[in-house]
Amino acid sequence: MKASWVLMHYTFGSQEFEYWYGDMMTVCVQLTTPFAGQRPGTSGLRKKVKVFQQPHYLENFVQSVFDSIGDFSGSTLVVGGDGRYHNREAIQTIIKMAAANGFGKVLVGQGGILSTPAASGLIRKYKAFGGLILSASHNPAGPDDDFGIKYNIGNGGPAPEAVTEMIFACTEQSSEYKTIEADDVALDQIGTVQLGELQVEVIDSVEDYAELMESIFDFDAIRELLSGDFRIAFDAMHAVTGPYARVIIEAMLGAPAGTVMNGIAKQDFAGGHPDPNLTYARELVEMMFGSTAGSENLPEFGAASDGDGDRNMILGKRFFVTPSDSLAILAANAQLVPGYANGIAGVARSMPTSGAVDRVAERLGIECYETPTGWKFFGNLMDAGKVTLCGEESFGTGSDHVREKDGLWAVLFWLNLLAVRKLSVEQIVTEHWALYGRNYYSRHDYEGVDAASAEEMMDYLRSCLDKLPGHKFGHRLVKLCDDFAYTDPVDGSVSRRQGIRILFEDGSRIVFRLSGTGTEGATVRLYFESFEDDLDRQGENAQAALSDLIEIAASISRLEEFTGRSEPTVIT
Ligand code: VG1
Ligand code: CO
Repeated sequence: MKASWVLMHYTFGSQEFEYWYGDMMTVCVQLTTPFAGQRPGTSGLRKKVKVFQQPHYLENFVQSVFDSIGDFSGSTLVVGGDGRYHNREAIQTIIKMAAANGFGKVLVGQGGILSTPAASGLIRKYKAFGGLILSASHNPAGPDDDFGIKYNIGNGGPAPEAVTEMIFACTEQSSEYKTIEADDVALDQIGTVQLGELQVEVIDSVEDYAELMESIFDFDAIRELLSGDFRIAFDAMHAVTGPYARVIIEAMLGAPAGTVMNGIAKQDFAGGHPDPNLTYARELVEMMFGSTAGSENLPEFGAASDGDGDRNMILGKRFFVTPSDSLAILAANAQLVPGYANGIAGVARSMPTSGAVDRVAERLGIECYETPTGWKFFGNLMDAGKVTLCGEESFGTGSDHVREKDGLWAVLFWLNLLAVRKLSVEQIVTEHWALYGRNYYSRHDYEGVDAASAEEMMDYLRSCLDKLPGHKFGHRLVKLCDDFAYTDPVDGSVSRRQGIRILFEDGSRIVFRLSGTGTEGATVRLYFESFEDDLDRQGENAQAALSDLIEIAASISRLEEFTGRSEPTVIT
């Protein structure tokens, strides 16, 4: 605080108030009461915009973050989001609270825009204390849709569970928060402004991230690939990767204008659902599978990213690469990319992700870790130098260059491989299967299910865990069942109830989980996997190859009875 300022105290009833009084900035302590349900889920606190718009709702959460993270006085906070509806308003609130709470500097992306991986990179590069990322990822945006906020720690990664639980405990005790009375910061103007003692620097949203990508991948080789007839398409789905992809893919790598589809980020993602999968990235899928006009000249490579830029979908000509296979392929080929030329230390995957990468790790003689769902579990392993690459079945892949999954990074990795190996996407994948075997894999989501019924079904499944082993379904013999628990090998913390696994003798498995990112009812996720090393049987459609497991899951869980649903809403 400025020396000329005076700390004022007054009491009102039994409550005490204090505020700083000065000529530039007044810190006010605002009284508040707790809101129920501010527990961060798989990736931060996600609620309807209308919930976040309630007076004090966001403020309570932000103050609880500030009260949970230790002494940050004078240090830097990175702030930015995916540009969805309510992003700018939330950023102004956060900047003022950061000023009142004693941060020295806020680094904010121009227009309030930062993709999740870009924010992670900035926290690391500028040695920030941490960051607040505003996003509900692929969930729809707009006044009646979703908003979200999450805190990332100084390594650039999502706060671990111990921190998010502390934040949640604080929200339950919310009684006041600190803010300042000041004009809004002009977020579109690059440069630095002073807000009392706080310096607010608005920076280019893309520049540092693009530089990081250039330091990892062989941009010359990709440029050469794209200068011939190798056509690619990237679908930004009207979300945050638009500005990033236009700079990197079009301006820096020379792909023709228009390669980036839906590249202008919109506050409501143009009413869409920016989830890069076969269901929601329909425009790109139709283009790559030739169901639109001009199908003779299909692109060789297609990719899409999600709302906040951390997910990726990879497609070849009439060919879909499952995220689990993509992770395995990146691991197997990592040494072809300059950033990983010296090899990778180890790999990690979330429990429901297929075991394809495990086989690569085995052959490379490196460790493979199996963590619960959510990127926050990878941070410790990366910080300890145990893993370099990691991924999830939910279209997330990444490396230790940041501490978030990174959509464009995965796209550039594939382009770098294609440039070096000079094969098609399909050839790279089928060669991989021939060498390592194929892990047939699929996830079925039942969205918007009644939350109580979903919990009942999970409880029922838990009650079956002891009875199932030894039971035979068709030719599949149940070997082991459990509710997955994880002990972090670095800090020893234990996370329980992370998904029910039914493992069969032949290596196949079924997993049941409830989503931790939704904002309405419950989403039940079923994951199916079976392994095939017979080359002649690797060309089947995944749903057909997994059909008996799909039936077994329905009968074991009595899903239809509990949820009233007979068909999933999304199949990936
Ligand atoms: C989902 C995915 C999970 C991912 C998480 C956040 O979580 O399954 O793998 O880490 O979303 O991704 P859940 O709890 O709904 O299954 V993102 O791109 O929404 O930040
Ligand atoms: Co996301």
